[in-house]
Amino acid sequence: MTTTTSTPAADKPDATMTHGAVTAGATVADDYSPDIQFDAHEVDAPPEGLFNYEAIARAFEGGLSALTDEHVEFYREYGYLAVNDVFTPQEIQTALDGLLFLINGGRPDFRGVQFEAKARKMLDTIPLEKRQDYVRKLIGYVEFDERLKGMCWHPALIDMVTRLIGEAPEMFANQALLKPPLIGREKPWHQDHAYFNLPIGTPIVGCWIALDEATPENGCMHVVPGSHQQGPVVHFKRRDWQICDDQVQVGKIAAVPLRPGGVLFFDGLTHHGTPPTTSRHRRRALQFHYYPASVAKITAEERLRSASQSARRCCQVVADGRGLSFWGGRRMPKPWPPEA
Ligand SMILES: O=C(O)CCC(=O)C(=O)O
Repeated sequence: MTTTTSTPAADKPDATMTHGAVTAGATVADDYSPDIQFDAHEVDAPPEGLFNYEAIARAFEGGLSALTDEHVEFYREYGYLAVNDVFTPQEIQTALDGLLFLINGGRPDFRGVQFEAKARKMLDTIPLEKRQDYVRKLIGYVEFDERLKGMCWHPALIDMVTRLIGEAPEMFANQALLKPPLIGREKPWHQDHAYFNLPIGTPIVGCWIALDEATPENGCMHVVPGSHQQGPVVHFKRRDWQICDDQVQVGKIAAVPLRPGGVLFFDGLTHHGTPPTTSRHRRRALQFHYYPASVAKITAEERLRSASQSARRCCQVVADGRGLSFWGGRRMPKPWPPEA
């Protein structure tokens, strides 16, 4: 996520985009103004082995109607639940149409397209029709496209989220996360709650919806099952706002491949991340976060105050003085994979 100078926070797009007439052979540089928005983190590869997985997480088949209370129990215990066949191919195509409409400037008042940092030097070589393959994320789009809004408030999805958090949800954040073929960077290990101004203890559900086949090669989600049970951990600004590399629980990592239309539900405290892509295949996803409608948001200051004890703990990497995100109680993780 893009960050402010002192704390991870909701992304605030500030680019101005001008969409002029498109001529044959036009490039992205011809179509966008110089203050186009880029990912703030141009980073080297992550340390070797940081995304080595011990297990492939099994996605349950048959969509949401096939889920029982046992699946909800699984989510509570392991902090994630992967389900295939949640959205139909038609629904996924409709969502992709909405996404491409926004990426291609269909709503000039939408300022939430963010390019990969690596695209910065290449804009004049990227043909307009290839623009999506250099975009890293879209931020805050649901009010700009009815098709994407329909995904966010899809009745079956909302029913499931309601089951997981135990009451009617409110949407906290909406993003589209694209891992551009060959250049898509890593998203380091983190907990989403660290970015959100919500009280510690709030049940937050992330829904990561695969629009393409998501595989370990093209950067599918990786999770540490059960890690949500350890509570909040300190995040530092290194390659992004992240859990320190030396705190990543290598040896307990599960990769979560999904088919298009599959959804990963995950707890706001679940440690997760995605490796850089080595693939020529796109990996596009929508991500929505929900929290209980009855919970009041807090301020960034309140969130950071709850972290005040944490700087002395946890991390051998020297923080740059801006890294503190939050802190809470710790409990030992449950073993993974579970015994058969
Ligand atoms: O889709 C990805 O690559 C990672 C997304 C993610 O974990 C996030 O943005 O919080």
